[in-house]
Amino acid sequence: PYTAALPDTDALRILAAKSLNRCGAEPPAEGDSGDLVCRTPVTGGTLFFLPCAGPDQIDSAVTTAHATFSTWRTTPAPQRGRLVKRLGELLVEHKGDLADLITLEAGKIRSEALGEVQEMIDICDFAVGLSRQLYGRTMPSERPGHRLTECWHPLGVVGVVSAFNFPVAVWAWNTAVALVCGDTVVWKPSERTPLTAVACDALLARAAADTGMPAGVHQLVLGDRATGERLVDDARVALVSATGSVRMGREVAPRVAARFGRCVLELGGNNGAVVAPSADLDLAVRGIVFSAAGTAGQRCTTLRRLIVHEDVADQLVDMIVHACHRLPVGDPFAAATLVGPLIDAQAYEAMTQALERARADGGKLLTGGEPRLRDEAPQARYVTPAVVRMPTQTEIVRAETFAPILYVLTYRTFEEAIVLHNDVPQGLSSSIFTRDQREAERFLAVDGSDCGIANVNIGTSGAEIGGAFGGEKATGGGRESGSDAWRAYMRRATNTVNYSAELPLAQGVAFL
Ligand code: UN1
Repeated sequence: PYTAALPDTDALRILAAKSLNRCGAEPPAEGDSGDLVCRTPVTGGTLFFLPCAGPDQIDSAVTTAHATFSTWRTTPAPQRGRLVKRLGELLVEHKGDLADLITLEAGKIRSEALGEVQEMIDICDFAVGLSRQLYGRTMPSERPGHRLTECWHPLGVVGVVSAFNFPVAVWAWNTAVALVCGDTVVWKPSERTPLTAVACDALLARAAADTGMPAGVHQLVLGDRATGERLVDDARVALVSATGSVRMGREVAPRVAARFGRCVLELGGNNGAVVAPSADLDLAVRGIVFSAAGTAGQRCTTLRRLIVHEDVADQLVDMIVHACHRLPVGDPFAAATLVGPLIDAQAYEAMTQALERARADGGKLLTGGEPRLRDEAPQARYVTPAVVRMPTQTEIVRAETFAPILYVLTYRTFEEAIVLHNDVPQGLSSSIFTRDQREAERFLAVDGSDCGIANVNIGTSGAEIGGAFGGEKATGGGRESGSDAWRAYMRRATNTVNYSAELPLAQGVAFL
């Protein structure tokens, strides 16, 4: 199988500096010190050291965002949209630079890195339109001479905590929408992807300067877990929108709730696809392999469980194993590569351990799991995507391992498939491959998939920005991006106006 040779770390450092420069950001110097070690998963080598924001800097970022909110909220929404429109233009202009930084820091292959920037551009378009459509409702009042309406007001400071795997798209979903909603943003990116964050922050600052909007609407705080905790605990942060593991969400949610703040949580997924006997297997294989092995299995929406009818299981599994086995693994900058590196050695460890546990549970490894490019880049972690046939849905299958492992389970009756599908703690994305309309509709119905995203004849990953993105159960319940997800970023005020000379009370209550 194909393996692309790797570039060297020095060349990548130069590329990072150039991309940052073009985005208007000052690249860190090679000799700079700092607690944040900026590594590239492409070689595993260190690019730069960056300083972590200390408590004072975090505090001052929130202070600035909070102060800017008082004027930003009264800036008319369509004018706020101008800032986001300009950001979208700059993203188009710097699409290649940002894609380079994404590949450098997250290890995404070129087309996925470009796709991630496209996702940012798309959400900017969406948010600009939204800036003229923050609709409230008018309800019929039960009282004569009264008008009952609701309107949506800006909420405050939004703390965005993002993950390495979508280092900038998820920030853009939150930030583009929050800004048109009249909120200001403090962003704590993943400590593994600070450079993409620095570039985006610089582009947004330029968009603000170009449109004459206040620079204080966006603040970047680089750091680790402690930085995130400070942000989460700051009572001036009205909404915490956090993407990460279920474990992280379990810590964030009660802390924010304790101060009556609001949360949008986008946590782990353990996404399944049901493949029925009537499925178009060629199409299914393409959807399955992209969802399972794309982004080296490091999307929240990655397909991790295949629930296939026993009549087609052997045939389908053969096709998948054949396709996975031939996937080009290697340098994500190389045009032919489809599977880049895992983010770090820890991710590789987690994958190896999961495969061991699966084997101990009676699982049979059909392909994958072998390390690649170890001699060329001992610090990087390349691996071939694994497919494991499991006798039952054991604990390891029910857990999210953030790596390319596809567990295969079989079913006999459709009811059995639905039960298996839903019998995991997480509830983000799901798919069914079938040509049977009854099955397809049932999968989407109230007693079908219990996930926030349910698809027919496409894989679990690769959602468009126009829909609301998020999931149920341990995935956290939050919704981001399109549809009416914007409502989480605003506060609703219900207004009753009496334009009569009488004072009738609601529910017919008599008083005075
Ligand atoms: C994530 O993995 O955190 O649906 C987000 C998708 C992408 C977003 C994934 N549009 O796969």
